[in-house]
Amino acid sequence: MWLGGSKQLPFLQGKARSVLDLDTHKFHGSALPPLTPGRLRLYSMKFCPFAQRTRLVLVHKNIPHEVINVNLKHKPKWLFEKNPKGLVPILEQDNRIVFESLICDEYLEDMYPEKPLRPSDPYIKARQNILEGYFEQVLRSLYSTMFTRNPEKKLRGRENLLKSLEIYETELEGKFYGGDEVGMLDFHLWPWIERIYTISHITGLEFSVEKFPKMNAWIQRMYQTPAVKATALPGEVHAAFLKSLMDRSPNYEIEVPASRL
Ligand SMILES: N[C@@H](CCC(=O)N[C@@H](CS)C(=O)NCC(=O)O)C(=O)O
Repeated sequence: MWLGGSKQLPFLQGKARSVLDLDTHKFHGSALPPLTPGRLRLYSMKFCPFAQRTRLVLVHKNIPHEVINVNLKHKPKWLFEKNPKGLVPILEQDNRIVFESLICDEYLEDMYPEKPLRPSDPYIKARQNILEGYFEQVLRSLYSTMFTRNPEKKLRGRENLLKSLEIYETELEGKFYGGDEVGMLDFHLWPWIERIYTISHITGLEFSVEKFPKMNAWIQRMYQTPAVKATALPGEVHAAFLKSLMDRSPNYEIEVPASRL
């Protein structure tokens, strides 16, 4: 089912949803929508994998919130008042502002301890933090293979991407990176893995079931979790957005299936 412009759909009854999820992206010159005292707000962009990390946590913990989508090519001035770097995600509630996806998620974990996403065992937690930090490597090679026009750099980026993903294949021991239940590390890796088949198509990366059997099974399990069900987008939407991004002309208003907003 595709959205087609309607703004009043019945699925908005869901607790973690807000009418503003459906809004188009605020751009340069748009007024800042007034804050409601006590209400948590997420500044986001519909296709942003970093913001998806925070949306996954918000949905998992069923935290009531509203979403303001922002056009990141023509940013409203007020975005820089929230985050001097002008990046999303940003969380705002009354006079508190938090940004950077990992910090936003940690903040939510501390503020809303129900349905914990971090393991209590210090060693498991430390091992997860290592894998989380190493993901920077995956992102660096991923962005370099996708956005360079230099064929050699593209190839090197793809090889590095494959190598760095192999670590996540080896390290996946249980059902999830978090153990038997979905956890923070799963949510921090997921947005890029959700796009991996699209990325493979674009870059020629061989993310096959034969090469990555455990991760491919994990992907199927992740799709069964409520947070992924609520935030995942179909491959064709990712493909359309990534193509627009690679053409240096990001299209923030690509139609999104209504059930996934
Ligand atoms: N390190 C940041 C990265 C966030 C980020 O790069 N977000 C992108 C959107 S996916 C953004 O805001 N881009 C705007 C820009 O680069 O000016 C985080 O983890 O939150």
